[in-house]
Amino acid sequence: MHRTFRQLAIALPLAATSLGASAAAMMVSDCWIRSMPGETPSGGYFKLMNMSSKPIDLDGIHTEAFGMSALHQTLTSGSTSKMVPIEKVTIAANSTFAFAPGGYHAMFEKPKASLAVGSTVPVTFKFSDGDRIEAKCAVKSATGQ
Ligand SMILES: [Cu+2]
Repeated sequence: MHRTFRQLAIALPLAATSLGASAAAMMVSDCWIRSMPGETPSGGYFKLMNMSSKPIDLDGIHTEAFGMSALHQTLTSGSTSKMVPIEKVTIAANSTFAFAPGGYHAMFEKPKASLAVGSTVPVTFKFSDGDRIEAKCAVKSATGQ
């Protein structure tokens, strides 16, 4: 009985620490950037998981690897498609939202250096709850490999 209680007392501070480290309501995963030649804008794709009980917006995106970062949506109508800039994307409570080719994506323009396939680029995601998350995005070839 006494022994159990002492183990509990030791375990509690550790639990509090790990809870603090993972307190972010949002998680970014599977981020990759399609490497394009020269000045051609590159698409960025990723998944956002909102682990909180309220909706959270992705307000913006930033990386030092490009001169311009924006959020875009590809709109398809019949055989034509076009990209439009979007201010934000709302991720519903307790749900996952995928930015994927043909839909919502990040648009990176004016690369500061050519990106090697297989390297990673740090990208900062800005959320409406004030949170900033930096994710390492994998640079892949035009075919997504
Ligand atoms: Cu775009």
